[in-house]
Amino acid sequence: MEFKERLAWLRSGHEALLTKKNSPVEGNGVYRRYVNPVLTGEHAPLEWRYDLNPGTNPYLMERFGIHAAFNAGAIKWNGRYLLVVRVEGADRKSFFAVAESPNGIDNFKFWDRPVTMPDFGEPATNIYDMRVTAHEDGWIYGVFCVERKDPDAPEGDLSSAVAAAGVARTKDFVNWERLPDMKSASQQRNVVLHPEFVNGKYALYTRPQDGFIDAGNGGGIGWALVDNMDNVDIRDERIINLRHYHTIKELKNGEGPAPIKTDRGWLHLAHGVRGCASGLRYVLYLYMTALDDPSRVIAEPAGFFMAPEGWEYVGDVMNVLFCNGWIKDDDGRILIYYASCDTRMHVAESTVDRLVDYCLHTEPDGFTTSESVKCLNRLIDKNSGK
Ligand code: M1P
Repeated sequence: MEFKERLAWLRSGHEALLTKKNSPVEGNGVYRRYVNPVLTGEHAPLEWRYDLNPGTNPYLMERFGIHAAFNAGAIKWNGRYLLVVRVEGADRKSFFAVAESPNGIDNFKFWDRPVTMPDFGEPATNIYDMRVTAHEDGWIYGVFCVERKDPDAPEGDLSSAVAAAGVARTKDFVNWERLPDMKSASQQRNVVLHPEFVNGKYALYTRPQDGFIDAGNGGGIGWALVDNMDNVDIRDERIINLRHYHTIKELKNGEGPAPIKTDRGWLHLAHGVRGCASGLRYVLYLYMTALDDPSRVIAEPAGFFMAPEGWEYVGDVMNVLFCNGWIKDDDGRILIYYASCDTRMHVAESTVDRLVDYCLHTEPDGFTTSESVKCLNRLIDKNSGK
């Protein structure tokens, strides 16, 4: 194809992708998935990927490969549905970019430029997985993973890294004030800011980990109170949602987006990881904590809430669902933005009432086969009128 013809072909394909209508699929009553992914690497503007000047790019070749859009923070802001997406280039570096939709389920479009996140200290090799929290102090915070090469890695080890929690705040999603990375006794990923003050302090969900990948002795999702966000020093950290033997979260777990406040308690979404013959398996689960103490778990259904289905299994990192963004609408609708296989973003829809009902009326894990069978028999008895 000649330059002009090829450009027209690229533009019409891109426009068709961005304006494709999404439709729901009926499911298990707890939530319903939407058919199409809401964002992929291909949604990135052509201006980010191609040099559109025939003089300098006569073959109209891609000059900056972008292959994934995933693990997005989410917020409803001035009536618009925003995702702060982890976009990954062919060079394996992630950056943040904001995409916006008028309805939250389709027509997501990236803003003209990616986020230019100021550095703190030694520039990070990679930043990713932002949790967006509209805090009652008036700021919108982004807490994200900051990855740097492990300074203690032996010579020749070119993959060991150190993870820390980075912090930035904004009022418009364009200008970000970078605050110091959090200090902590261990490495941290999946740190999330609670939206309200607790006992006059900022409250954090943490995920202490021994190594970059391994949670090791880090027992699960932690809880820490800090005086301010300008210089976070996590000192007293206590595990509130434990990993457990032979469950979906036996290897590690991590808080997803900031919890949603309901009349019955705080609604939490998290991911759980277990190891199996095909590698790590990432699934999503829900739990609730008390309104008067967001660190006290009051309900946790057994097993996963969502796991990869169909082509969601396939991608850069197989067998992974990950979620760090959801939006509660004024009418009680909840939009769950989840990523599959570190590759693309999807949306599922539910309501506050349904998710609370799921949490409060689904039996917790009994941790043995016989408890699972008892649980099943209780349901069968109920259905047979016993
Ligand atoms: O590849 C799966 C996920 O692995 C890490 O998550 P966690 O530390 O919770 O295991 C992160 O790199 C995450 O971005 C990624 O989706």
